[in-house]
Amino acid sequence: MSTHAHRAAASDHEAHGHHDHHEMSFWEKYVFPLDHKMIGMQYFFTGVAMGVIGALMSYAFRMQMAFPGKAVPLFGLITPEFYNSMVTNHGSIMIFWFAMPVLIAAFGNFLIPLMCGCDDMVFPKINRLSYQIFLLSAIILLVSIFMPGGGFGSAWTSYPPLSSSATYNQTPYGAPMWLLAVALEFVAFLLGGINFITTLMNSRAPGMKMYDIPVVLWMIVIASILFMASVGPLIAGAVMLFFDQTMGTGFFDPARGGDPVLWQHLFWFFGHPEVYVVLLPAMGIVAEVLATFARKKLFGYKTILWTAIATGVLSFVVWAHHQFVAGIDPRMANIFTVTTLLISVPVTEMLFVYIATLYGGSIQLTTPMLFAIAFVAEFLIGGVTGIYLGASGADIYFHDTYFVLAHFHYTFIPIAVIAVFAGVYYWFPKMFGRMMNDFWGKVHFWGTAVPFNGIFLPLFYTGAAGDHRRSFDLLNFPEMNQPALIFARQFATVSLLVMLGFQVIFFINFFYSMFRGRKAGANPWNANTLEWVAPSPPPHGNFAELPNCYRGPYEYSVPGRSSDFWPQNEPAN
Ligand code: HEM
Ligand SMILES: [Cu+2]
Repeated sequence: MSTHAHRAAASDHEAHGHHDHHEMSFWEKYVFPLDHKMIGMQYFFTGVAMGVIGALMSYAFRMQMAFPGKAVPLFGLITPEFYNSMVTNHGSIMIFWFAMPVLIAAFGNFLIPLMCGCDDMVFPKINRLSYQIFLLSAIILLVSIFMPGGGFGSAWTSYPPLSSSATYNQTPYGAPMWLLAVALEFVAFLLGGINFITTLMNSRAPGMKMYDIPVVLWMIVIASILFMASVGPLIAGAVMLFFDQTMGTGFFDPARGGDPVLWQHLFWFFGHPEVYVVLLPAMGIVAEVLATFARKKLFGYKTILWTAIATGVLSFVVWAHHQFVAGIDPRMANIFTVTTLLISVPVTEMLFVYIATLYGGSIQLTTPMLFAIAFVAEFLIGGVTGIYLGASGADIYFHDTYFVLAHFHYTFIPIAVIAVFAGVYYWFPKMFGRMMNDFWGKVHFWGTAVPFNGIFLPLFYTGAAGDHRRSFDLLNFPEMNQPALIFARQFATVSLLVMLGFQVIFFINFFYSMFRGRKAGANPWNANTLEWVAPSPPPHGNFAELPNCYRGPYEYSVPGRSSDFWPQNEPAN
């Protein structure tokens, strides 16, 4: 990909103002695109569609939890097998087919070239292949749910021996297809990561030094490196598990001489860094939004960067906190307790630094800003409850209860829902050249950020009272069949219905604004970073003239300047 050729093509395009030999067919433009923005959109729309499917699944099994044995509108009576399959595929979809594609692949593809001021990714064809493999993996997963025996139901962690043999899990097609889909999804993200890293390292605008790179790009790239470094052992493990399922080997099945705990190590050696793979891009999105709407220099840029790297490194030595009750050596549990408590220090530090950015700013409470602030507030609850679970003594009691479930949803919903909304409302004008409606954005905000607490706060309580995860009908256990617990479960489910209902407003606002929203100029938020230099939406090749970079991304309200922002591409005068 020659930058020079594209620079010429882009300016030619501007000068003549009409399409000639560059006109692309529908197929080239939308179905097999090489343009990073279009590939980002493909990832975005596929990821969001999968997110909607995952959300519908949560509706099905939450109804079963609150009103066991009653027919669920749209789904009918929920059988135990179907319940297990819904829970498993919900978790898998939300992490692998919703959070990762949207946070890393959609935002990464769309933002990296634009924000570092170049015309495209370094390897556009690898980029296209990445999406195609991703799409294939999503299709395989969805088809697996309808195969004889039903979709895989042994939880997103896929622990053997249950997962290793159809004799145990009763899903002869669901289990291997799930595994194949996950493995392909990993391949897609390995390919994407290559592009993200090389583009950020090689294609930055002239003058953009390491510390001039916007935080969100750093975060996406650090996340890609974390992913690439942690997933290898699990891919090997997935192949072994696939052999166990389909060819009768016994790597993980004790009945065939294997070791089930080995899988747990391979899974969590990846699984824990994975939570930072999604956390870091979300933290990056929130940083951009906070700085822009506090009209203030991001506090502690280098601190954020280095704490993110420290968190990434530490995330490789905490994995066994998921295995405190798996029969690991108790001395190991102590070590992993210490490392787990250690990792909460940099994460907390980042949140405090974000709050410091707000302090003394001229805060504009736009819709993206509301979501960004809500991220900081609500993620804090998730992080704090992780500390209880990180202490092995407490976790032996809490493990596999709804307390754990509430913990990780308090981390994960702020990440995958609230921060994603902050990013969508913020970059929508760049993506489509129009503004989303701010009033309906705010209605959607309150209808999301408040009911979310209504779902998961009660589950801390039911979990602490003993409600076990992955159980089809808790009323089968007399101690769990109590009015207070039943009420809490129903309260959670009703809150979910409310939260889902408010998402309709988002989708209407989104699609209406795409075509009818107020036209956005190149830089509607008066922001500094380079994507706002390009027209909205940016044409193929992004910039009429590739920008130079003269300063860091967060020079807001600089004393002595008449305007309160200072774009990165504006020469000093
Ligand atoms: C401050 C930091 C955090 C600490 C100390 C922490 C600690 C823990 C511990 C010890 C568990 C295992 C509990 C058990 O199974 O008994 C756990 C579960 C979990 N955490 Fe966290 N966590 C933290 C942050 C996060 C973040 C940022 C995410 C997500 C994006 C996350 C996602 C999860 C998930 C998905 C599980 C459950 C996995 C499963 O069993 O299916 N955690 N956490
Ligand atoms: Cu973990």
